[in-house]
Amino acid sequence: MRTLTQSQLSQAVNEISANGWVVIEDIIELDLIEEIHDQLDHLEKELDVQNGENLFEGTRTSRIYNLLAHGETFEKMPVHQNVLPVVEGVLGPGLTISSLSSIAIGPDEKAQPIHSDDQLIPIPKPHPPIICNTMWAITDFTEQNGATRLVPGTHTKDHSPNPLGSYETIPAEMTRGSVLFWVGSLWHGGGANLTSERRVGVALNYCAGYIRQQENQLMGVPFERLAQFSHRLKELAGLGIYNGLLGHIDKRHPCEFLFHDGSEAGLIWDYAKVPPEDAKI
Ligand SMILES: O=C(O)CCC(=O)C(=O)O
Repeated sequence: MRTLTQSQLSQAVNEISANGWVVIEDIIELDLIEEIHDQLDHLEKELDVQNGENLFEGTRTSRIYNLLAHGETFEKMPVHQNVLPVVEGVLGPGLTISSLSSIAIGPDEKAQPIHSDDQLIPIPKPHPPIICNTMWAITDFTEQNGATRLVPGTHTKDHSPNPLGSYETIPAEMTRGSVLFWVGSLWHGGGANLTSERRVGVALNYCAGYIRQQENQLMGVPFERLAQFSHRLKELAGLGIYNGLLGHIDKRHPCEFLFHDGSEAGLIWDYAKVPPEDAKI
């Protein structure tokens, strides 16, 4: 694994802005990849996870949702030093985790319908990035085993794809330990798996701090676990304040409100503070 330099981080952000996606090879420790893989295998048994029953989730595909609720391994992902700064560069500060789920595409799975991750949000397109998704390759991703299919250039379109349509795609091939980043407007879908092995990925989806999370992290993660998260991870889960206002509770930072940890709300209103004597009429 390599650590991205500041200039590599900026280059990645620029590529995502220009093209809507980028694959960055070899940025996750293989030890962590193995740990994630082991945990997913374990969880699949423990939770008795079944394949999906619709075209979108896939009928030969096993997905485990709400992974942040399932242990320390998954808590390492959203704050990863080679991932979070790239996504922050795309979405700006105050972003949150939108969803964290595994997607294991099994043999004989068909290609997923092409879609965009922001297509249910009713604002006119094109618009600035409000969602940035990351797909972590837990196994190698190849065209044959179902690598994510991308429709290049579609992040600037003024509409979303027809899920029943068929489109020219390119496969986001990458080796395990690599990450595909893409903006929510880019048309894409999981690929068909023509091999005898599973293609395992974890989709860690982030959204701008003013957009509703896809998975409700604050309800999904047990309170005792949330209380143990680092301050940054708590904010990413939804206990932060966006742009000095959105998310405050009684003018207090949510972490101060819940955990009395001294977190400052830093409210925008305080920039316009008036001395008490001026406030008197
Ligand atoms: O599995 C993949 O490669 C992509 C999955 C995806 O885009 C989704 O389920 O929304």
